[in-house]
Amino acid sequence: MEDAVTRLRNAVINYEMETIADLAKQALKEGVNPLVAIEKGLAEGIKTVGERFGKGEIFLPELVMGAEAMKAALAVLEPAVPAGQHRASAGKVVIGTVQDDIHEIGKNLVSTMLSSNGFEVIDLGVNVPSPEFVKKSEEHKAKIVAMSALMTTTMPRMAEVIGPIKQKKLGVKALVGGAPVTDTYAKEIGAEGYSGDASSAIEVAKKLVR
Ligand code: B12
Repeated sequence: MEDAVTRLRNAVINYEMETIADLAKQALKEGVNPLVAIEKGLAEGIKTVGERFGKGEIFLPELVMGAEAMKAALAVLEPAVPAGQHRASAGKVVIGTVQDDIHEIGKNLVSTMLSSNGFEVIDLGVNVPSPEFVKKSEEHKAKIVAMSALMTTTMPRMAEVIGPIKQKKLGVKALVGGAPVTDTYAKEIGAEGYSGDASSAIEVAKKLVR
């Protein structure tokens, strides 16, 4: 029999929007760690969907259905993610998906993980104009500005935020991520932090505020 994590992965791959929430509830009942269910189940499933879309094997409607299935399961699993060991407030983080980019699933995951690990998160949503990141970081006296970019075409937007932040000497550190972003790219644009997934993003964020 398939285990709960595999069932979740396959449910995203097969766009089971109607039944996936029940599978997620079942997984929790079976005692599966919600973070494992998200990262090894849902995220692996949507990765496969993305690869098929990239190869032209499936089209936008399927991509949307895969994402909807993932979101339905996340609605069940995210609230169950255990809060980490944390101080009262680890610091303020302004987070969002960069301008011209509407991908929100990864950003939301990082946002949830940061909140559940004691950070005070100001989530600006998706398609956030670059000056807005700067303005909000300054306004909230954030320690970190966290940016997500899912497309090679929108990655350069992150540099548009980092430039003015350094120029204004706001002392806000930039944490960047998203599928096409690499450690090398992060260094190139002067970001202080990079992480390829939501759980290690927390470790990096903690180091940045230390
Ligand atoms: C789901 C999805 C969509 C959904 C998004 C739904 C939603 N509400 O978010 C929909 C269907 C709307 C969509 C639309 C489009 N998409 Co799309 N999409 C994807 C897909 C399959 C998965 C993305 C995802 O959610 N992954 C799951 C999450 C959990 O992973 P993640 O985002 O990578 O996040 C993790 C890490 O990267 C990291 N992370 C993420 N953000 C951050 C931030 C920080 C600070 C840190 C530290 C870490 C971090 O932690 C996360 C958790 O581990 C990807 C394929 C892929 N390989 O990424 C394509 C993909 C990104 N999309 C693509 C494209 C082309 C599009 C469209 C242009 C399609 C179209 N023709 O309209 C539009 C874009 C519209 C726009 N202006 O933004 C391309 C981009 C190609 C490129 N140029 O680089 C991809 C790569 C697919 C492909 N192979 O071609 N998409």
